[in-house]
Amino acid sequence: MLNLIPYPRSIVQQGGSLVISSSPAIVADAELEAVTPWVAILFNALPPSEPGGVKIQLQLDAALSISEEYHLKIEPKRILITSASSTGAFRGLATLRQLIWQFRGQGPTLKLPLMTIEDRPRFEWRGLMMDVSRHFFTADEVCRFLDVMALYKFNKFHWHLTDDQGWRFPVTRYPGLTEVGGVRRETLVGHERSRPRQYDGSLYSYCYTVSDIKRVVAHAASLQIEVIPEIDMPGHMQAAIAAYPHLGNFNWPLEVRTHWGISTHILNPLPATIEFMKEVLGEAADLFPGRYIHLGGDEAIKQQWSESKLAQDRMAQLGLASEDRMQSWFISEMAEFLGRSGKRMLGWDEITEGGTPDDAIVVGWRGTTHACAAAMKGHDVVMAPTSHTYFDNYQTEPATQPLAIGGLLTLQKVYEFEPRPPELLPEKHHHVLGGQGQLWSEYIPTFEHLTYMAFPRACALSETLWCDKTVKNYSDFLPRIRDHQDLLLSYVSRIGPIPEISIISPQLNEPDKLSKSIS
Ligand code: TNX
Repeated sequence: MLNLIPYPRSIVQQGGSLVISSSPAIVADAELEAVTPWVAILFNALPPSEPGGVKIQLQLDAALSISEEYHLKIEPKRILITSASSTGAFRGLATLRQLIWQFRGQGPTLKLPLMTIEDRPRFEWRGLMMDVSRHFFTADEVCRFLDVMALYKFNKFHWHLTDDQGWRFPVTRYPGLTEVGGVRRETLVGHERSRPRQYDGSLYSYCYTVSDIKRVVAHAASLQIEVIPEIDMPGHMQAAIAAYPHLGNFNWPLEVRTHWGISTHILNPLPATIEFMKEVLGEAADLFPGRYIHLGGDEAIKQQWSESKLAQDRMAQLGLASEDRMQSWFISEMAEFLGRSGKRMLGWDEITEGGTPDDAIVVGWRGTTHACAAAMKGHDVVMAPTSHTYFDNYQTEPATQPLAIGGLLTLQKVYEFEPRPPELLPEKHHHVLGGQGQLWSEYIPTFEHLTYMAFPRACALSETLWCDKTVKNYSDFLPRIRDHQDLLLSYVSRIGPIPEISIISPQLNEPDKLSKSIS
């Protein structure tokens, strides 16, 4: 059995093998040269190339229709990867990376079985989201995370850069966003629901520099991963309002939030605030070369809009019938601005309340119902339901695990995730671009902990998002993922053992009950 994750669409083994005892000579079509540095890295444990030795060839084949499609052939004297783009070639290399790892011998010689693989993804959006507000992860850590993502053929990194508990994104025009908004006086210890609340008493102060961001974006690009920054608005903005109180509704003195849960502080809808946020987004649009910017839009408590005379006057002036409509107007203003900068917006599924901007991509997190309704109306959607993709939930028996937010999301449940729910009419299936896993970091204080929560569940997700439904099979996946532990460990340190699924007691298989009991 070949130990590949996500498992390719088609593998034909021929019998016999290719023996590699020195670095293969690299022959690449000019269009694919961007990926050749990675080819060299794959074989850097081997002695230098020898004349007449094995060669590895990257060949362009424009007839392959999908940019991520690739064919990989292991022949007696040659490895051939064909693709229509460097993205496809790179996905083929990820497969080769796993094969090299599986067939590593004792000495430097590699012996790969002869085979032909033909492979392409089921979904074009295969993402992971990292929250760096609640807890911060350095640019180096993000790059290491991207390396593992690339190994499992993820192609979207959704970077949740701002929230109530910390603003991490550098904005030249408004340095206070990071200087004040990036500093939290102290941090909650224990669970949000424990009383009395206890704090650690130490300053938590982090932000990225422009060069950090550029480094991450460049590294992601070299791994054929697109970075999607999220600037969450109009709620989840307490850190920004703490830095610039005129963005809020009442000019109350405010600090960066020191515990979790949802803040009631929301941006005011006045023209100066709209302008401010457009300037912030303008800087994000300049720094991030990708096609998308995520505007958040989730969990915006609108009570302050109801209570503030200025907000109510603005609502009347704009002729908006409700606070929901005002949020939708707010988001549309931003979407239009982004459109002018050549970007397309995404938002959490609350952006469907009060009217969704036409071209917006809806990220469904409250189950799949809201996203399905949006898809029925013709919007593109990405599925990110709490039930199957929230990696901040426990992965096994909570008593055996570090503190988490609650819930239970086992490896198997992630594996069973189906981004196209049965209620979605087949003619709307193309609107489901794919799905993504979420790493909300309230209860994830370190990078080691982050990778522990992310893997192996993200590997299960990778198979769900890449493989054709007919290829997916959990009992076949289990032995493969057990073996992959070594490979994962070579990328990120101290990933805990894969939690033994069998120890879960029967009542824990009812996540609804569980979240209540540990809430
Ligand atoms: C909901 S999902 C949030 C986040 C929290 C997360 C915790 C979403 C769009 N908002 O602010 O971190 O739950 O699981």
